[in-house]
Amino acid sequence: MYGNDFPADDTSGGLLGEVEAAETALREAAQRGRHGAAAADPTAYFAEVIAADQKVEPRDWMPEAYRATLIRQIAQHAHSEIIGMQPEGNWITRAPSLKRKAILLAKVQDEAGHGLYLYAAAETLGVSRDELVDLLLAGRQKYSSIFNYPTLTWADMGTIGWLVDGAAIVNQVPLCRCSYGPYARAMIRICKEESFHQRQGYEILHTLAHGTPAQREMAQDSVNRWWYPSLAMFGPPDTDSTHSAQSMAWKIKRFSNDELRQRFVDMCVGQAEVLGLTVPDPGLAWNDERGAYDFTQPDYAELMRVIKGAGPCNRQRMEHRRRAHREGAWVRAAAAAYAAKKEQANKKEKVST
Ligand code: BYC
Repeated sequence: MYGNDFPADDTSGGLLGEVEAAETALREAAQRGRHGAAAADPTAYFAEVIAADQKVEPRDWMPEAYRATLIRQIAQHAHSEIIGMQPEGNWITRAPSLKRKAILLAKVQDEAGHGLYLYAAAETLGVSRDELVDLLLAGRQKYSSIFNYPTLTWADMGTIGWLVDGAAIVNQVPLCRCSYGPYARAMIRICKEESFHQRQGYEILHTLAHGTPAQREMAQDSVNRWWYPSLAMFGPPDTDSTHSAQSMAWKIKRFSNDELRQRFVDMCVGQAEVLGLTVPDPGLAWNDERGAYDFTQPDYAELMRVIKGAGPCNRQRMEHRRRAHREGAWVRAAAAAYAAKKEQANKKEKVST
């Protein structure tokens, strides 16, 4: 049993089953044609599309605040994928075997790909990838708090897969049903790949947890360090979440931060048991009445500090990204020159035929 396969008796097909269902719903929505005949009244048309669970597409009118919210969230998501390559990239040269190295390399490359799909989805809203990257580098757009924590041991590659990718999946599977078509479609592929990421992390941890006492201790120490930062990935509690209510009304978000955090905890407890590791929360207890686990909340003051730039690795992550961007300038220039040359050649060919 690996990661998302838990619980084994889940007849709904689990989180991946939800991704499949969202993909089918996307196709069905496209086949039903556009809802309503409110072309003359774009505001009413937009409301109808949202109410009918259809997709808003780039060509459609949308409220400016809806557009701005999507740009903010998709850009933050894209930046997270790109910055998220650093903590794991740190271990590529130190992976314990060739097989582990190849898998980790593939995972980190996937994350670059996720960043690319997401920047492309954001571009359909009328911003350019260059503008978004500039905003990140200027510190004016955020990325996920989780990537400001250090990866101290090889076990962290397992825990990031299990907990960080696990939290990402729980957060992102509902985004496959987001009301904005390009974001929803990007999320389908991302979730399928994230599922593989989560399983590879789970398998690393399972191996360590069943290895020597020192390996087991390393695995437990890693889970102890990443548990609360992973819970904090879901954002502030609902009472302090500034965007949730509006984003849920627009069907960008389908569940609140606290609902998803609870879902994640409930999923992890059984998985930790299979690993033979413990969740570092003495307050964790099954609540029969709620049909869910009671748990200790993460330190939200710490989350706010990390978001504002005072986490353990914020400076290092941004410095590295800025350096990589600077050093990659010649690649961007070469790619642009090649594209211009190719366009010219295509034009010449057209004229001559
Ligand atoms: N970190 O009103 P709220 C990955 C900000 S990639 C930083 O609840 P919202 C992976 C929030 O932006 C993981 N900032 O906001 C990659 C807002 O600030 P502004 C990334 C956070 O948007 C590589 C303010 O706090 N996933 O998994 O309704 C390797 C108030 O919050 C955080 C996504 O981006 C945070 N944790 O909900 C491995 C998923 N939490 O903009 C793995 C898409 C909150 O007003 N994003 N803030 O200044 C979302 O689902 C939502 O944006 C959030 C926040 C749930 C994150």
